[in-house]
Amino acid sequence: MKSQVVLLGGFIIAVAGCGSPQPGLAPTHSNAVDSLEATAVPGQLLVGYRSGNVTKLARRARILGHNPTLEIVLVAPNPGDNLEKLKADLASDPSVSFVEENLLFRLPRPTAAIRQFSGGSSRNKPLIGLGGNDPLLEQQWHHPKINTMQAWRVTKGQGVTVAVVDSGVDLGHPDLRSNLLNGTNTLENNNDPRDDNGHGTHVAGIVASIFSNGIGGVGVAPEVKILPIRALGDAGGSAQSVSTAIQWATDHGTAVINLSLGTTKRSKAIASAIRYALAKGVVVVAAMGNSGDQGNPKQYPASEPGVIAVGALDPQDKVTPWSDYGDWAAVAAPGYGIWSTFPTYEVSLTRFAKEHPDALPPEDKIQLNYAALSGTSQAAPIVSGIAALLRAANPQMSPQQVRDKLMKTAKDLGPVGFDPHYGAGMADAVLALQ
Ligand SMILES: [Ca+2]
Repeated sequence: MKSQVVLLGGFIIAVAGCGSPQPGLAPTHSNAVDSLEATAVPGQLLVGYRSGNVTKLARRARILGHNPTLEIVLVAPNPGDNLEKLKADLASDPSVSFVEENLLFRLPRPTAAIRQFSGGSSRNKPLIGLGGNDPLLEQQWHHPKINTMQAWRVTKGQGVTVAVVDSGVDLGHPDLRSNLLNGTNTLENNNDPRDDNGHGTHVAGIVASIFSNGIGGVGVAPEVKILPIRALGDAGGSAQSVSTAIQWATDHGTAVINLSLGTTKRSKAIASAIRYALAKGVVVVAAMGNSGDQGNPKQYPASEPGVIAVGALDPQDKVTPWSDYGDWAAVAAPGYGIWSTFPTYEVSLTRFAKEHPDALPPEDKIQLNYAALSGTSQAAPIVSGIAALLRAANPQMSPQQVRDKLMKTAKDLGPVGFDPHYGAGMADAVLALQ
């Protein structure tokens, strides 16, 4: 997440904007680097509002979008009115539960200011014993670390859905296609979650790339179904698109929601959507953020209560220097040079990699079809995959029980016991299932 991510999205009506730079997806750690200060979509407010009163609200502001389930309305001032005045006016209305700016999220974009990773070597450990014929498997060093293969003796995730709230997914990718459900697009307000960035396709593959199909690598839970939701685009997204995506996923049968995104300012709309998901039994996993070496500003939604916040480890089981830390860290997982699916067509990140071959850190490789990326964005979906295996084996487990189980069975790393960098330690698929 240090990178930036972000979003805005659409409610039922319209919208999607993005504007300036800032918060965003938590992708590849190498991308981050602009200001970490959260910004908002200019001229918009998100209003927590009791549903019956929207008509009344429509007389005071322009309604750009309305999420009746979350009781949140996106508004702009009427022509000639002032945003600050509208905000103050709404804040004093007893039927308004909150008024906030519509936080902007941006996807990470590689920049020339990429830092070299100072950790150990990135030699991947060969994967032994999985029995698959997927050629990238032996580069996927994270599988033996989290004991994916032993966990598969119990389940590969069949019957469980994982929502990837991100930049969308390459819907035609041969290593994902048959695991994709019909998703949605809360950014542009349509039902087409095609990925124009690459981040979401990478995250989806970490969870659910197809096992033993002779191509690529394999996901942690290769028999789950992915619900692809585009809430952030190449140009960004917002608190509105992300909160709506979380609500939509919850109402479409997902068991786990992966949020490899974040911002340094809290959004009550996103917090409300997460509470809604948790209350309906949906497990919410979020990236801790990639700004641990840039002042470690508190990141949201990773630090929202009930969320399983995930930090990133290198191949030596050391937390990466850029992984964010804090008491809300639940577990850590591999997040360095992680191979996964990437769009089969050109996106901005593939273009960038072609034009600036020296700008990426050596462990990151961006090409058509597959890429190796680093970030807490990559660590989070590993844990989402384990959570999905857990839910496949124990459908009745509550989000809190899943979080507790992952923490209790994690391999302790760093200082003995819980600590803010590693959380409870490295998540372990086979121990979690015992
Ligand atoms: Ca495969």
